Amino acid sequence: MNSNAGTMESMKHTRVAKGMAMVAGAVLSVGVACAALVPTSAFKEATLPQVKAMLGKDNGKVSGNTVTYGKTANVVVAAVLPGFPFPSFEIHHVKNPTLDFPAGATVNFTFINTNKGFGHSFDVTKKGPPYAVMPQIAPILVGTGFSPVPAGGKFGYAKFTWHPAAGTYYYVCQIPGHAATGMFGKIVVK
Ligand SMILES: [Cu+2]
Repeated sequence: MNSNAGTMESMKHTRVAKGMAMVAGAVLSVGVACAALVPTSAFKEATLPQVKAMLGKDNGKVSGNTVTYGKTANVVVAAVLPGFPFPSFEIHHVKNPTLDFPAGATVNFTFINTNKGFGHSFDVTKKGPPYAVMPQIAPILVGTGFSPVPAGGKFGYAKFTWHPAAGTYYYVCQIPGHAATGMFGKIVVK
């Protein structure tokens, strides 16, 4: 009887998961769906030359898939640079890199949405993958919330500072379907 109940329960979950996958597919394939999400007030607008200048301010050192920072870390994150697969983050043109910070660091994040037609977010959590299609990631420790969708040659960017304790964290995009399909990376503080 218990195992029957378990089977019923898992069948129900499978149906729910299929429904969620269809919703995610619709969101991923229709850019305007993201426009319906309300951007947070943290975002300001930059032109393309301003975006390029901001991208040059990152002071990390790249080694393979890891970017390592010192005690004052200026981290400039782009959401889907031209030429990179959707959906993903880039830092120093590395896709979803692992970020290394020393304990006690002052981490100054700049997040720029360079992905025309789509909204994204850059949020930090201790919760690792896998992520659900409809993300309910909690708690979010720091982050930007939803960005506006780039339009008219203007790109949304947001800045925030973080003083992380030693540990392992993850950065994720909370737009439905994005973290579930790979828009996340790891942060190691030690
Ligand atoms: Cu995203």
